This record gives sequence, structure tokens and C-alpha cells, in this order.
Amino acid sequence: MEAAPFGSAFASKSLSPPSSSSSTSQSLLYFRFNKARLKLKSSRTFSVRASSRGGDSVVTLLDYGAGNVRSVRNAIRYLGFDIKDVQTPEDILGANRLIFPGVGAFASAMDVLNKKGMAEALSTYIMEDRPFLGICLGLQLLFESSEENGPVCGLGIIPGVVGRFDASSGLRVPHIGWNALKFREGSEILDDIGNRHVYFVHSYRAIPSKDNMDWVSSTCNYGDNFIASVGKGNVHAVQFHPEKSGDVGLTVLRRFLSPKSHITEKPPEGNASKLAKRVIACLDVRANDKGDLVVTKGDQYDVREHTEENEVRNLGKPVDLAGQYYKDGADEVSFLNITGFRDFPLGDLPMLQVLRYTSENVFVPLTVGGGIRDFTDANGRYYSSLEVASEYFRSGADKVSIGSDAVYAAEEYIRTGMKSGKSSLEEISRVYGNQAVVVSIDPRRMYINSPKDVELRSTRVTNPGPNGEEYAWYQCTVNGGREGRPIGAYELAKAVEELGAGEILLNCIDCDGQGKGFDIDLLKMISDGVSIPVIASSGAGSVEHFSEVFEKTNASAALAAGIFHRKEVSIQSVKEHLLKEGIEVRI
Ligand code: 1PR
Repeated sequence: MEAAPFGSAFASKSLSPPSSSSSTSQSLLYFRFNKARLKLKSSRTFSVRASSRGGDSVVTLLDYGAGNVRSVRNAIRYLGFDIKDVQTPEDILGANRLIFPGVGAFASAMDVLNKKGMAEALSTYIMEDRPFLGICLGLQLLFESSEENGPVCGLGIIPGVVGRFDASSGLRVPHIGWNALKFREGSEILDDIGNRHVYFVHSYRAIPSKDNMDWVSSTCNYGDNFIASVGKGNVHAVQFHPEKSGDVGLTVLRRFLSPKSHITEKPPEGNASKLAKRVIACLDVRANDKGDLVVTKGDQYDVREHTEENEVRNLGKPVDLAGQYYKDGADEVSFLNITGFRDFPLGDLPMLQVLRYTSENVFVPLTVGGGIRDFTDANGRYYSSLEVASEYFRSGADKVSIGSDAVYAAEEYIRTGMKSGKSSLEEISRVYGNQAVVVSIDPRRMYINSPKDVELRSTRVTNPGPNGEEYAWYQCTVNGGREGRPIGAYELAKAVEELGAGEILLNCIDCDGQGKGFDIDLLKMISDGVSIPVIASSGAGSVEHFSEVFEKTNASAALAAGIFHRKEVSIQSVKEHLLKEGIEVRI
């Protein structure tokens, strides 16, 4: 089939009203949708045709300033293209190819697009079948409306309502991680994906229906079938993040940026997979005594060599190691600025530089933690935790991880029974979404004889304590394990979920660096207790420890540091082992 000429995307599109089951509000939307289309015909007079600006190497990016699109920029540049930012509606109409990486919430995105006059220009551009790629929210906004803080009207180009994943049956929301897709129609930008996994992070999704089937190019399964991508002619949008989907994601972007002249008729082979279990490489980073930023790794949080010099253990350079782990197949890379609790991270410019350099070449999600809290510097200048997090995001982080400050926020919440709305956790998740906020828990095992010995949640332990104790509770700590707090890991996890955490990174000081396996008892208690994803951390020593944690607990991901840094076990061998054990992973 020849590539569709301009306008053809809509030539075959039926103008029939929504199905008879539609509600009144849908009918109103239908009316709005068609009214918009009629209006758009007359608005062509102010169209600026493509090629009036920029050459073939220029990509126009619609970044309306609601969030971080640095990763998309990095991926476009990595593929050898220059970026022209949209400033006015005319920039949209003058684009040769337009990428719209929607970020933030549906309502605020529509609000900005409407206020800046960009919604109409965007609709015109798309209806003229000009090269368009929407990403994540950039797909959702094409639909009639969303339930996110709504109903809120969208651009109304594709029939359907964007709704939230249903967590009532125990589904973990947000949907974070890697899935393979099921393809429908030939969509040339998806041609190379096949059975490979792509990265999703979202709480809302559109559902395929007979009204929008002519748009749907692939679906995915998470709780139910949802739309993973749409495509018609030159217009494409994906719910997943190509800029964070490693090589396969870069291929999708490359195909959009340098399209073939023919569209493949046959959809690529591929079956929607279960959500893959993630394998995460973690880099504990700090300055050594010479002032160089190094990747270090401790035993039970002690990172010093026990030699005469008592030096900080140096296991490599952060940017190099992160790049290596990306090539080795890590599904995510985490940086923990482990002295962030005492050094101010915005003073710690090398850490921001590490993020900037890493994000230029690493196209899987990056998390950074350490020192996210309100801070007043030596000159009396106050920085909010939101400013600190924003700087991390601007430098290339996809998620931030909060440790000590989340413990204080949870304690306050449990004590007062009220959400202050002012904690770092609440503020950052309100602005960037809860999928961007991880809470890192650093608990220590406290053995007891009976659950009645403490008011906090305890669990029966697989290996009894030194005096034969059969139970343990897990005491949360702050400041890199230096100070114990009167709150248990279970209580903390429940509280931070309510305060807006999107994910929990669950360490265990007793297991850290020991290589004897994850703390299965702790991980089971927490992953059964919350409905957000839990990352198992601390203690991995062999590939079997990864299969054990996924078989015995509901952890969504497993993180390791020491074994990867010391090259004792490779990420590839972990993945191969998991695959052999029948556990879904991204290869
Ligand atoms: O409290 O918000 O400033 O955050 C500080 C962050 O730094 C927290 O996430 C905390 O876990 C981390 N941190 C602080 N001190 C240390 C230390 O080691 N001295 N590292 C530290 C924690 C735990 C994991 C480690 C796994 C896997 N490290 O990140 O990588 O345990 O290790 P393994 O596979 O070798 O067993 P804030």
C-alpha cells in the first residue's frame, strides 16, 4: 500500500455518532468533536505549510512546559536530529514533523493548549495528516475526554474516553514497566518491535472499542486490554515511552523521523505479554576523600574500606557504569546520592552533571535519590524540596527517590491523621505525578518473640533470631541508617502510599552487601500490604536470589548493586535465568 497522501487519514473515517450506549455527555462530546472539525476546515486559511521552516534534520517539539521532556530531547538528538521548539500555534502548522510528548495531567495540558491557541492548530495539523507522533499523554489528548480529575474534554480526534486502571481487584497502579504488544494494523513505526518489550508508566489508559478500532495499531494487557498505540496515515501516537524503551524505542523514533515510503500491510508478529519483572542496577554515589564522585558499595551501609587509610570504597565512575549497565540490559538505573542527607544536592553539582551526561546516552528510566528535602544554604537562601527535585528532573531524572524526608512525613501523617499537603512527597507527586516519586525505605530487622511484643506490624521470620525469636518488625531509619525511628516499614509503606508515593524501594540494612539473598519475609509483608509497585533491594548474591524474590513475593522489580559492580553476576545472566524459570523479563 502506498503511503497515505495528506488528508487520507480522515477520508475513510466515519462521521457516525457514538454508539447507542453512549451517554448524553458523550453525545455532547461528539457534537463538540464534529463542530471542531467543521471549524477546522475554515481555519486552514491560517495554515503555514510545512517546509517554510527548518530542513529535514529538524524536528518540531511541542513542549508546553508542564514537565520534563529532557529524555525525548536527548533521544531525538542522539538520533542526529535538531529540535525546534513550538512557541506559537504557527510553529505547529509550519512543522515538517511534530513530536508531542505529553507530560503532567490531562486537564492542565488541555488548559495550556487551549489558552495558547495550540489545541486548534494541533487538531488542524493532525487532520491534514501531517507527520505527528504523540507520546503518553500526547496519545491520550487525542481522545474525546479523560476521567483524570474530570471528565475533561480532549482534542476529540479519536472516539473514546480515557479512564483510570481499575485497582479494586488488586492491580498495582500506576502501571510501571515493560510489556510486549499485540499488533493490529500495519503501522510502519512499530515494524521492528516484534516480541520485544516497551516501557510504560501511566495510571490512565484508553480502551479499544468498535468506534476507535480503525485507529488502533497495537494493544497491551494490564488488568484489561488497553490501547498501546494508534496510527493512521502519517499520524501516530504511543502510550509507551519510546525514549525510555532502550534500543527498540529508539527504533520507533527513528522510523518516525526517517519514514520509509511504503507502509507495511502486515502487522508485525507479537503477543501482548504480562508485565515483565524489572532488573535494576543501583549506583550508590558519593564523593570520596579526594573529592571525586565515585560509585561505592557498603556492607550494611558501611562504605569504608577497613584498611589503614579507611578510604571510601571506589567501584567506578558513575556515568561509565550507568552506560555499561544500560548496554548490559538493565531495565532501569538508580543513583543514590548517599551523603545527600548532609550535603546539599544542589551544591553537589557533579551529581547533576552525572545525570545530564548519563541521560544523553542511557535510554531507560533513571531514578535519583538522596537529599530531597527543604534546605537553607550558608547564604540563607531557602530551597524547597520541590526545587531540589525539579533540578534533578531537569538534569535527566525520570523519578526521584525520597528517604529520610518521607519517614518524617509519614510519622507526622500517622500522628495527626491529616495530610498536610506540604511534605516533599506530597508536593512533588502533586506536580510531577506519583509515578515520578519513589520512597526508599531503609529498615533494620528487630527480632521479637511474639507479635504482641510491639504495636507495629511484624512478621514470622524464616530464620529465627539469635535467641530463637520467631518474629521481627522492621524499624525505619533516616540519615543513611544512622538513626532509628519509632515507625515500622509496614506502617511507613502504607502511609507513603496514601501520601502519593508511586513506588517503594525496599532496602534492608541487615541484608545490604551480604550476598545471601533478599529479605523475603520483609518483602512479602510490604508487597502484600500496598498496591503500588515494590522494588526488592539488598542482598542479591546469585541469579537464584532474583527468581526466589519473584516467586515468593509480589515484588515488581529487583535491584542489586555489589554483584554487578564487582562483575560477579551479569544482568544478562540474571535475565536468562529468570526466563528459564518462566518469569517474564525484557531481553
Ligand atoms: O535519606 O532522602 O537523603 O536518601 C538517602 C538515600 O541513600 C536512601 O535511599 C538510602 O537508602 C541511601 N543510602 C544512604 N546511606 C547509604 C549507605 O549505603 N551508607 N545506601 C545508602 C543504601 C542501599 C541500596 C543498595 C542495595 C543493594 N544502599 O541502594 O544499593 O542495598 O545492595 P547490594 O545488592 O550490594 O546488597 P535521603
